[in-house]
Order: sequence, then structure tokens, then C-alpha cells
Amino acid sequence: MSTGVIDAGLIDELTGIVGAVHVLRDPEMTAGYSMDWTRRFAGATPLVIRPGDTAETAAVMSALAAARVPVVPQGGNTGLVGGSVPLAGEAVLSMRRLNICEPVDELASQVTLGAGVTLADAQAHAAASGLSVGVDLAARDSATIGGMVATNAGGINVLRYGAMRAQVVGIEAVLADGTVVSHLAGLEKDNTGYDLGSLLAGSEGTLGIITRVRLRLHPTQPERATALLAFETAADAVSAAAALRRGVASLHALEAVFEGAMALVSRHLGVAPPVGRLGGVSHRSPPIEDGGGAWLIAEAAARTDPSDELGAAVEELADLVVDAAVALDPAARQRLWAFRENVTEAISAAGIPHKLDVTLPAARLAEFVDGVPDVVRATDPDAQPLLFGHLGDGNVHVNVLGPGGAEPADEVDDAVLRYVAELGGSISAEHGIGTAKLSQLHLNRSEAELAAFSAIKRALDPVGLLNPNVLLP
Ligand code: FAD
Ligand code: 2HG
Ligand code: ZN
Repeated sequence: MSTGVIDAGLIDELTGIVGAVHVLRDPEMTAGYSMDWTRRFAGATPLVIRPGDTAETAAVMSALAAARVPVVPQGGNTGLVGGSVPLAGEAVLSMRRLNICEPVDELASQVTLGAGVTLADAQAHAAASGLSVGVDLAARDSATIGGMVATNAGGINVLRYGAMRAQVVGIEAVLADGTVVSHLAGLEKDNTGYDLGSLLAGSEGTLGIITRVRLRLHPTQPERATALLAFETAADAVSAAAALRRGVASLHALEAVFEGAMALVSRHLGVAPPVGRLGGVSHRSPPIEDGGGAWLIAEAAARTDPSDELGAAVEELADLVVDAAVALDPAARQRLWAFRENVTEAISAAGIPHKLDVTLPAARLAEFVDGVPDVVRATDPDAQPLLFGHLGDGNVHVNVLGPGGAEPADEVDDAVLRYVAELGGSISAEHGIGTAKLSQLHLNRSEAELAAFSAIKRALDPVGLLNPNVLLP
């Protein structure tokens, strides 16, 4: 594609639409929009535009389309696959100013939110009506609703409510030529043709700029019980996870941290790894030192106290569990969650990892967890794999650090993702393809599927202006 020219006429036009203060050109002002959260993906942009509403977004896109200027849409810039930053000099369209939370529709248990509303603000807004957003993740203070739909974000409650796509009951978006498509009535049953909300969910900014989203909300589940369980092997943790999914109707989250990641996050938090000191049902001496160790965090949530239900299920795992703690009050529960929620931050403090976010069929999960360190080291002997994730969804985050916190060899990514595909898994569970996994998409998608993807892209963005270096090879 021949890219357009950003000339004084275009800048004047954009300034007229959004105001001079929202057209950023100074490299010092644009730098923060040009590097991703992981610091692995960094580029530069000649132009950041910050529209304030749908009409401004449409006018901006229309002007950029006329000038043939490619655009990277950006929300909170917490994405982990390099999809939210301008790697080839694209303009950045920052959506954070579209931050209006419309009143909660309590009759429908739905709400319409601006694309730039942060997850934390959406959660607080819903909570005031006794309702909750179905997706939760640790980047909640910065991740935006638009970005979460664009990536079909998952997080810690997918086993209960599904990922972001499952929350979307209406969408408004601006297409590449500035056309607005809006379908926000939120009717639970609405078979009137293609579901644009579903199509835009997971499209990573390649098909349209999401401006407003109508979300399905869920009743809050205020009573909580959280268990941290230690296991000698990944296989034991996988068996226990299956039993907890079967046996705990109020199961709300089922997360895992494996040996290396647990050691790292414990050091980061300044506490010892939680083995033999949980003060719970210690069935065997705690031998977890080198390799093999696994921890599960299981949280039950309900309208009435779910601790008996969770406690009984944990008791039934006596043959598998090395050590266990169950916490009920928020502070104690938060202490257990810290071992999971801070892993990403701990890894980031240690260096710049390659992040591989994969799903395995349940029957191959333990084999994968045990086998992946050898796959990594066969490619880069000095690399350190760190494993954790949403075990209840079969989703493992494989982060790989090189020596001294440097990036590992690029070949590591290919080796791990090929191993995933061989085992019948997905090379992207929840973070998306972005630029990071572009060259591996063919491992999961046939030529016919990729041709269909390209046809959809051409139909909605014939010139290829929207996030041109993302998702589609
Ligand atoms: P950005 O990073 O700004 O953008 C992400 C993608 O969406 C880009 O391709 C961008 O072009 C596109 N985009 C953004 N806004 C729009 C829009 N309005 N219209 C069209 N396209 C748009 N992800 C999970 O799935 N589960 C987790 O548990 C999870 N935990 C995380 C924890 C931490 C500490 C961090 C840093 C990240 C985590 N993430 C997780 C990744 C990230 O938070 C999600 O991908 C989130 O959905 C990105 O939202 P964002 O607003 O930051 O989007
Ligand atoms: C999580 O589950 C996020 O904590 C981030 O998806 C995963 O850092 C990662 O690789
Ligand atoms: Zn995750």
C-alpha cells in the first residue's frame, strides 16, 4: 500500500475536528503511545489524534482515509502482542477520551460504555447497581473496554462468564472510511443478519474503530472463598482443576502458577514461596524445590457464603494436595491472589520476556507444562521459561526470559508454538495475534480460513488503513 502524506492541510483539518490540544506531534508527547507495556515493541509515530466522541472519530477517520494515512487504534496500551503501537510510522488514534459510562439499564442488566472507559471504572459503575462486568484482569486500571473487545480479552472469570465477546450485546464502530455502524439496542434475541459485535471482537483494530459497547452485566457474587493449593506435579494440579470444575458450582476463578514463576513472584513480593506454611491441610511434607511444583488458586463466589462448598471440594483432593490454605476475608484473600496477580509485573521487573499465551486440550495440559521447558532450552539453552495462567480454561502463559533479563532467541517462539499446535492447542488463548505471532498464525488457521479473513478485511478496509501490520499475514 502506498501510504499517504501528513501535510499541513491534514493537520489543520484534524485540529479543526478534535482541537489543537488533541493532535500530538512532538516526539516527547507521542513517545508514550509508541512503546508497548512489555517494552518489547517500540516504534514511532508522526501523529497521535485523541478524538472525544464517535462523531469526531468518524470525521478523523474520514480525513485520514482521504489522505491514505494508516492508523493504529489504541486504548490503554496494555496489549501484550505488539498490536497497539505504531511499528511502521502509522498515526495513532487514542480512544481514551471516549470515557462516558451511560446509566446502567437495570431492567436489562446491561450498560453502554464508551470505548475508552477503563475496566476498573466500568466495574465500579456496574457495582453501584449490584451488577458486575463478566471479564476481570490485572490490567483493569488501564485496559479499556474498546481494547478488551478488540482483543476479545479473557482474564480470570472466563470459566464462569466467557471472554469479552460473550459480554457484547451491542456495538458502535467507525469503519476505515469514516462510516459509523451502530447497533446498541442490546436485544437478547436479535437474528437480523451478521453479528458485527462478534466480528469486531478479536479483530485487533483491523476492521473498525470501536467507539461504544453495550455489555451484558451479571449479578454480583459478594460472598467469596479463595483457596491456594500446592501440588507436587502439574498432572496433579490438572486433575485437581478438573475435580474443582466438576464439584464447585460457584467456581469463579481457577488459576495456576508453576514452579519458576512462583519462585520469581515470591522474590518480587519479598515473601517465601507458599509451601508448608499455608497453615491448612498439610498432607505430606513439602518437597517442592526444583521443578514440578504447581499451585492453584481456586475462588468460589456466590450470593451466600461458598466456603463450605469450596472447603469440601478441597478436602476431597486430599490425595493430590500437598498443602492448602483457604481465606475468606478480603485482605487474606488478596494475600493469596498476590502470588498470581503479580507474576506479570514480577517478570517485567526481571526483564523483557517473550510472551506466549496458549491453550491446550485438557488431556495434553500436564504433558505440555512438563515438556515445554525442554522445548525452550533445546532452542535457547540459556532461556528461562516461566509458566502460569488460567488453568481452568486450559490457558497457559509461557513467558520466556533470556540471560540477565534480555530477550530470548526469536526461534523460541516458533518452537513453543509448533509444540502447542502439535498437541492440538491454540497459539493464542486470549492476547491475540498482534505483530508478535503473525508468522505463526498458519499453525492454527488453514489457507482457506486465512483467505476468508483477507476477504473480510478487504470488504471493510479496502485500502488497508486499519492496523496494517497486525493479525493478517
Ligand atoms: P490496547 O493495548 O490499547 O490495544 C490492544 C489491541 O486492540 C490493539 O490491536 C489495538 O489496535 C486494538 N484497539 C484498542 N482499542 C481499540 C478500539 N477502540 N477499537 C478498535 N481497536 C482497538 N489480557 C487478557 O486477555 N487476560 C488477562 O488476564 C490479561 N491480563 C493482563 C495483565 C497485565 C498486567 C497486563 C499489562 C495485560 C494483561 N492483558 C490481559 C492484556 C491486555 O490488558 C488486554 O489485551 C486488553 O484487552 C487490552 O486493552 P487496552 O485498552 O489496553 O488495548
Ligand atoms: C495474566 O493472565 C495476563 O496474568 C498476562 O494474561 C499474562 O504476562 C502474561 O503473559
Ligand atoms: Zn491471562
